[in-house]
Amino acid sequence: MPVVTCLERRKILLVPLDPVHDIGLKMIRRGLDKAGHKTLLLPPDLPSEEIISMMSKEQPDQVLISRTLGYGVAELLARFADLADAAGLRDKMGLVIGGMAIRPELAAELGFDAGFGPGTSVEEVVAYVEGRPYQRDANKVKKTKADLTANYTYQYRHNAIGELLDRIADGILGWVQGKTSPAIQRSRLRDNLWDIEQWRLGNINKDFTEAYSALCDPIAEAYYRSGEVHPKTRQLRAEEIERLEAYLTDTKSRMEPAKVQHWEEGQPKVFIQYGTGCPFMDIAHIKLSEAWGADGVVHFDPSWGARTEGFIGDFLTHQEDGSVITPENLSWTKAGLEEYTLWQVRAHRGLNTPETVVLAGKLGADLTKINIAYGSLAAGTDPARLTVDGVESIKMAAKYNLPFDVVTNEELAGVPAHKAFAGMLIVAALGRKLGGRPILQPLFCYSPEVMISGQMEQNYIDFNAAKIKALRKIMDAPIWPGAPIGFLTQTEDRVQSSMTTSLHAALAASLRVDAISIASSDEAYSGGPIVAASRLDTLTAVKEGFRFFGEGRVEATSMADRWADEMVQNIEKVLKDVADAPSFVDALYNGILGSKEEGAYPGRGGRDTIQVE
Ligand code: B12
Repeated sequence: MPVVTCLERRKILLVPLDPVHDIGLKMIRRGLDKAGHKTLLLPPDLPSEEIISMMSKEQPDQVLISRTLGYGVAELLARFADLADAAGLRDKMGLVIGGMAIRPELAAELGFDAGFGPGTSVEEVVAYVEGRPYQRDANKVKKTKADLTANYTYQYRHNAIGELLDRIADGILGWVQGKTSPAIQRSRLRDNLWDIEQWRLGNINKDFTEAYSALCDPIAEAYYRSGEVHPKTRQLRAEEIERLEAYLTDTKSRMEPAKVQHWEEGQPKVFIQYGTGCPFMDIAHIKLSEAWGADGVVHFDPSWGARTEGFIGDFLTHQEDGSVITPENLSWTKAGLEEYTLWQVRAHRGLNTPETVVLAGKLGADLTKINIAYGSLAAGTDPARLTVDGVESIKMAAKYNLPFDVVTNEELAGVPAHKAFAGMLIVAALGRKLGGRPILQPLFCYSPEVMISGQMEQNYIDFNAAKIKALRKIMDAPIWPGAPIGFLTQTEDRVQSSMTTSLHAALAASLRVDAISIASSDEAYSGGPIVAASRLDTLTAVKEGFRFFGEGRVEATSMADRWADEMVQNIEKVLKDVADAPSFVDALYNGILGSKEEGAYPGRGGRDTIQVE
């Protein structure tokens, strides 16, 4: 705050025109005193006449009147203004009102020089008194795009597990040698022949289209043959696109970066997931989330997208959860993002996994998502096919410089955390070998495993903390709990839902993880689409949680350490079994990384489609 010279020093009378409320004025007085002005603060509850006579006597440069109680405000202030006029003071000094009951419009209506509502900062008032324009920019949040993987070496911290992981990863790389799939061929075509600049100019490469459509399911093939879009989708109309453009221009011009974290370094980064089905609505949700401080957004595709061989094109909407992956949809989403927002396009689970990575890379995504174990045990893809495709996906992620998280959603199907973690670590080990940058994604959830075995009967802290502690004992890698945090602890009640999200976020922050994904407060409501207000509920709740705990921490009990040690031992046992199995694929089929009894069913999508290279 600048200190004024004696020539610039102002005399300010501070008046609480209120029975009691004067805290705001006391704060303002402190700011004015610090800046070198002369201040005089009257006590609350004085009659207006007495205040007017103080004004005559003191002849201040400015009178700052504060009003908090919302009753009879206009009448009270109008009478005060009349008395000031009658006393001949109106032109001799500045007369300003502010406080919880004030709005600038009221001040203008009643003839005061200015009016400041709730949330006005002390700096703003000091700037006003000094006749300076208030530079909001000086306090503006400055955001830059974070690199979640920057500080990690990917060294193993647990040698025996490290050796097992390397052995298994080598085994996988040997197993996929000489094998290919339609997804890999499409992905390589997309990589080699699909020139994004030419595509933006509307130039279609016929060689690409012909070769590509021959590798697609009939539904996707029909698009390239006759322009027919997937039956569940429709193209956005010209007037909708016009409105989207206008919406984006307007919203971007008003966007001010906001921050959810209370501390300087801004960890963990907070991601929201979008996938309303409609790209326009997605973009609106993204803009809202950015305005409320989200650091990153995750593109969710529809579940049928994972079961169809090949992508179609066009700017498409549909009425199911998840937004269709097409170059146009991704491109519009990218155009909507602020430059500091991290953008993840998830690939992880279906028949288009490697090509999703290529599209994500070409269209400027920052992150992707790959997990062979989850995709083949709980998301319907054949283990052999996804192993071949997964290795290619990791190579593409490395080529396009996309870190990828390895989500462990099979835990939601009932697979115990240690088995899901063994699968995740194998994929991370592959990533490490292939020059990729994996991010570990343990669930912060109330999983079927703990529902049945009771580890969360006492609290929601220990078992989640144990997961982070266990992973840190094994590998020096970034950790991004998700997805979203608090899964299965949220209910249809928006307050309850926001609350559990916020508490899980505070726990994640206490454990110093790198990022979190949060749900919207209607996460557990399946009676309709996600509404924007619910997104803001959880962003606001997380911000308040972060504000509440600050650098303080949520502390786990000693159970967390005990469970972390058990988890590490169990992970090692599972990895030994995988290493001793005829192959990783065989281990997936035979339940070593999650059995049918535990809720893991090897998928059938893409079975028998592996070809010899
Ligand atoms: C603290 C407080 C009190 C304290 C006041 C202590 C004091 N010396 O000020 C006490 C406990 C005494 C109190 C009592 C009452 N309170 Co009270 N109180 C609050 C409370 C919790 C916080 C207000 C506050 O200080 N905020 C912090 C300051 C810093 O914010 P601020 O005033 O907005 O000031 C900022 C800006 O507005 C601006 N600013 C302020 N003034 C000015 C002036 C100018 C010129 C400018 C430029 C800027 C500016 O700068 C400040 C810095 O950012 C609010 C509820 C809440 N959570 O907000 C209720 C609240 C204001 N109180 C309320 C009520 C009703 C009362 C009582 C009437 C309750 C009762 N029936 O007994 C009594 C008053 C009794 C009486 N004698 O009449 C209501 C008002 C509702 C309404 N519709 O008007 C509120 C909103 C709570 C509620 N929802 O019921 N209260």
